[in-house]
Amino acid sequence: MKNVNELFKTKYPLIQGGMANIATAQLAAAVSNAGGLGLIGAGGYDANWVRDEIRKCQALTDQPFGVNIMLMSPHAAEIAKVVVEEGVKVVTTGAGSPGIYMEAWKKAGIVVVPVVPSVALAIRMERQGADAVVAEGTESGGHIGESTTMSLIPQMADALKIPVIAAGGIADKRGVLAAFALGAKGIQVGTVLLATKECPVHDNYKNKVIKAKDTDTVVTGRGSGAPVRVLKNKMAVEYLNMSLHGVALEELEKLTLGSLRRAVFDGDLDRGSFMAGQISGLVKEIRTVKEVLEYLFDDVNAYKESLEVM
Ligand code: TUI
Repeated sequence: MKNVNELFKTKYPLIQGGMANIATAQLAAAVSNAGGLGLIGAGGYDANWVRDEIRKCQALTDQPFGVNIMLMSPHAAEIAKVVVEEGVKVVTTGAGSPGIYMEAWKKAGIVVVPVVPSVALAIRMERQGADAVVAEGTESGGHIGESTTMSLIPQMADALKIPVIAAGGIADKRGVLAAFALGAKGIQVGTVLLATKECPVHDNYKNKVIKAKDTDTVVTGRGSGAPVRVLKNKMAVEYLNMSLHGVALEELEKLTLGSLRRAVFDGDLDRGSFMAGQISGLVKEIRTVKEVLEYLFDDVNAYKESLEVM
């Protein structure tokens, strides 16, 4: 099996989450320059934005980076072409199955890494030619599946030949080592990168992550088929109350329309969707991306040796 650093040509076996409206060229380049695999998050944007952002990222780093395509996006098919035209090296996908694009991407030599929340989907992705998968536990922020990282990773590692990259609940060396102990060959992180200098979200977003406790996330949209984990606020609580009282999906959707942008760009504490993972409670300060990657990986083997199991 190919080592994840060889697959991505990175120093650290780390992928940045493809956070929609957040993962710009600025964040992706910072992660790639620090030794991980930065991603431009295409979610929420059209193909022209993605093309421009790829070119910006090429100007900001000589290191490899990728693009995450949110497959529920109406622009997904066009973006799938743009990544080929622009010579993108790695594509990760979320919120769906990238099967129809796989052949074109593989022909272009793109390393394809679907983000999946279940073993069944992962097996399908491997059969279709994926080079690795990100196994995303329900601890993650944003659109999630049901299984926890703890149970998902070993089951996926046993079921697949390609490398499994763990996501959901990782924000320090303990999380990194746990992921590897469970059979992962790499990690993907999002939440811990929200609280970085280079992350282009409103300061209110960063501070909300830093102030969060372990129990401060909730999952909205369970009834809609697209559950989304966010930091608790007025809108999220209202949403949950309304769905508890049987309010129609269309009404609920009106409430959340544009809410991610309200969080990211306006820092609207009451009416924004502050997507973030359960590990927010562990994130206590704003650092540079480089500091975060060093914090996660430097001396990780010495740390492992210091653990006493019995
Ligand atoms: O995609 C994510 N996380 C996301 S996408 C996003 S933007 C958004 N905003 C509002 C509503 C929905 C999306 C915010 N966070 N993570 C990867 C992920 N993929 N999680 C779950 C899945 C997934 C779900 C179903 C992958 C495949 C899948 O397949 C269904 C099928 O059979 O096609």
